[in-house]
Amino acid sequence: MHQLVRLGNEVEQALREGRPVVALETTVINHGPPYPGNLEWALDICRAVREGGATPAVIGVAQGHFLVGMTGSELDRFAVTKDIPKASARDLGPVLASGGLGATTVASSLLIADAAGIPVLSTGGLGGVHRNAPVTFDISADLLQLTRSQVAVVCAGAKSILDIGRTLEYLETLGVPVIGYRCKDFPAYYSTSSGFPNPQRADELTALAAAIDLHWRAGATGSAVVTAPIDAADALDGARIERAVHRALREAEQDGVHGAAVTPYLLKSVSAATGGRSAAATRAVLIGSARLAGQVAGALADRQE
Ligand code: PSU
Ligand code: MN
Repeated sequence: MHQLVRLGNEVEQALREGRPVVALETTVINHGPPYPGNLEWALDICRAVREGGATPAVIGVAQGHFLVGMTGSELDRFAVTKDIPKASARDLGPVLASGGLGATTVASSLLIADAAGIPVLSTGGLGGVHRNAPVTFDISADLLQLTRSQVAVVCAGAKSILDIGRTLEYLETLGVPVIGYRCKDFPAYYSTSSGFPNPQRADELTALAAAIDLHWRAGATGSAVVTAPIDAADALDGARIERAVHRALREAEQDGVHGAAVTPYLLKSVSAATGGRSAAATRAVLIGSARLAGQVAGALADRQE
């Protein structure tokens, strides 16, 4: 085992017995849900992974180690501590060295899940190509990390603040398969469709697991992305989101926000503009992805037997 990884007992046992495990980024506790109440959310998301048939492994950085499968008190610590530094892939060394807490992104969670031998990660939405990337070069490290870690990432597409068309082009360039599970369109987090189709589609778990497993058996060392949209009943109005994103982008420019601060700034601003409904939608997205990720982990484990 990777020397920096500290496995929770339940996760350790599940991995040892070849049972399915799903990795979750710290966002499920610290950056997605409204405070207070975020601990309840995190527990609900873990429960959804269990309903899907797998063991949840919440990932974070603490005291110079990677926590993989937090205990109740560790989850609580991440829930109550304000402003835990966002730790993407490039930040891991410095955050480990600091000895403090780090909130993992998709990119860093992929790296850590892979190091721990967990082949499935669940998240709400991938980071991707930002809308002003042609000028700013702002492209999330989540995308590049998908080529460096071998994990199946289950999500509701990419965050709606992004340029989804260019994000899909970039994923194609990187050789990352994007497979819609029972859906034609690539979702946009709060909305069921981004207006772009998924490049691939699978309608059964066994077919989905076969596509991922054979991607790896074929020699690919990177990740595969599985998309499934938010339930239509929980989805937000696309036009309203679009207006909120445009306003958030203008404000971010006026405020001179750049670098790692851009994504949290935009998400916060869009969520403020859409009121409580976006919190409910975020919860629905995280729970839906977690449940499906549990099923995907089970289907992948079945192929190893
Ligand atoms: N959700 C939030 N705030 C965040 C993120 C998600 O409410 O900051 C994180 C996710 O973990 C995602 C990351 O992996 O943002 C992408 O950020 P960037 O565009 O800086 O790579
Ligand atoms: Mn960025």
